[in-house]
This record gives sequence, structure tokens and C-alpha cells, in this order.
Amino acid sequence: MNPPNPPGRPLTLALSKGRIFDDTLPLLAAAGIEVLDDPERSRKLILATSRADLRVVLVRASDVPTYVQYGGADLGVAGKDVLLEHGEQGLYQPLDLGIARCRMSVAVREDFDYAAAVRQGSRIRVATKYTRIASEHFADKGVHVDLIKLYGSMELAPLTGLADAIVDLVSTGKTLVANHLVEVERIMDISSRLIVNQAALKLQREPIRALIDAFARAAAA
Ligand code: PRT
Ligand code: MG
Repeated sequence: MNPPNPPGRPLTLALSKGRIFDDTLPLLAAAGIEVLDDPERSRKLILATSRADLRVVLVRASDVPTYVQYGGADLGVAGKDVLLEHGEQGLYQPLDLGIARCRMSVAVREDFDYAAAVRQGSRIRVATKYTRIASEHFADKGVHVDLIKLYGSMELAPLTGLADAIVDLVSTGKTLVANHLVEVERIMDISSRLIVNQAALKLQREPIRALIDAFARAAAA
């Protein structure tokens, strides 16, 4: 049996299932906090923790900033990619947790001459989920692009002729290799941040500060 959350309002931490949840667990453990349900085995979306004043809610990775911005959660963990696409307004970002590391890159088919396409000033078609990051990147380079918004499986776009290039996250590089794509530019390094609702920080300063400090010690260790 999970201990009930106390009356009043426990602090709510928004996490996404998968690598963010998996990489945040050890940080919570280092702070002496255990999550009392396993999201891979239970269908619960609200998970109690070993601390009665803290609960975890599970949301889509790209919804974490929305929950925190509007106060559906007091805190959250989100990738820099997600934060840049969402916009960082209303969110306090006290910590880079250094987890779920990867990079945002441009990739093309092995047989596509990206350097020549860019040099000739031709318009290139770029498919991506990260339209904001991509449009800023190419604008900075002075390259004309037609952006095609996708929600997943970006790697398929150059293989089917949908696009010349993709902007996507790369970690081991195995997905690119398996699909005969090559990384031609690294746009930025990505890791996940702790984000905090600014109003919650004012109203519940002590417990939130204590949690931020605990995360900071765990991330530094
Ligand atoms: O899956 P869903 O649509 O719900 O959301 P999501 O894909 O945003 O969530 P999730 O859990 O997959 O990713 C959460 C966060 O983890 C991202 O926002 C990134 O900050 C971070 N992260 C770290 C990654 C990766 N590494 C990563 N490798 N997110 C995605 N990938 C994907 C990448 O898009 C590509 O398809 O993995 C593939 C490449 O991996 P390699 O190892 O083959 O290079
Ligand atoms: Mg994913």
C-alpha cells in the first residue's frame, strides 16, 4: 500500500516514461526518494513516492513544460530540445541534470552532397520534429530551407525522397547507420534540465528549494 498523499498539496514532479524517468530515478534515490510504482508495469499516471509530500506524474516528454508552465506540476524534467521548441517563458531552470544526453544534428543520405547543396545556395528540404531549432540553425547559416514538420521516424524522410536532410537527436548514432544516413552537422549538445513553475517557487519556496538542492547534490555526485 502506498502512503496517501497528505491533505493540502503535495509537490508534483512531471516526468516522461522511458529514458527521462529511468535517468531521474537514481537522482531521486540519491536524495533518499523512492518512486513506489514501476511505470512499465502499472498503468497509473500518478505515482506516489516514499515521501508523502512528493508525487510523480507521467506525461509525454513534450508535454512536461506545458504541465509545469501552467501549474499542473510544480517541477519537471525535460530535454533542452523540448524546452527550446516549447519556449522557456514562465519556467525557472535552476539545474542542468546532465542526464539523457544526446546531440541535435543534421543528417543526410550517404550519397547526398550536403556541402555542395549548401555552397550552391540551393533550397534544401529538411524534415524534422524540431522546427524551431532547425529554422534558427539554417537562418544563422544563411541557408534557405523548406521545413517539413514530422512527429517521428524522421530517418525515413531522406530515404523516401520526402526531404534532403533531417534535423534529429543522435545518441549512439546506430539509428543513422542502420538507415544509411550520415551526420553532417552537430547543432548543439542536449541534456535534460530541472524546470520549476515560477509561481510555485514563490508560494512553496522552502520545500522546492530543498528539492532543487537535493537534485543538485545528486547530479554533481
Ligand atoms: O517518444 P515520445 O514521442 O513520447 O517523446 P520523445 O521521443 O520526445 O521522448 P523520449 O523519451 O524518447 O525522449 C525524451 C528525451 O530524451 C528527449 O527529449 C531528449 O532530450 C532525450 N534523448 C536522449 C533522446 C535520445 N537521447 C535519443 N537518442 N531522445 C530521442 N532519441 C532518439 C532519436 O530521436 C533517434 O530516433 O533515438 C534515436 C537515435 O538514437 P541512436 O542511439 O541510434 O543515435
Ligand atoms: Mg521517443
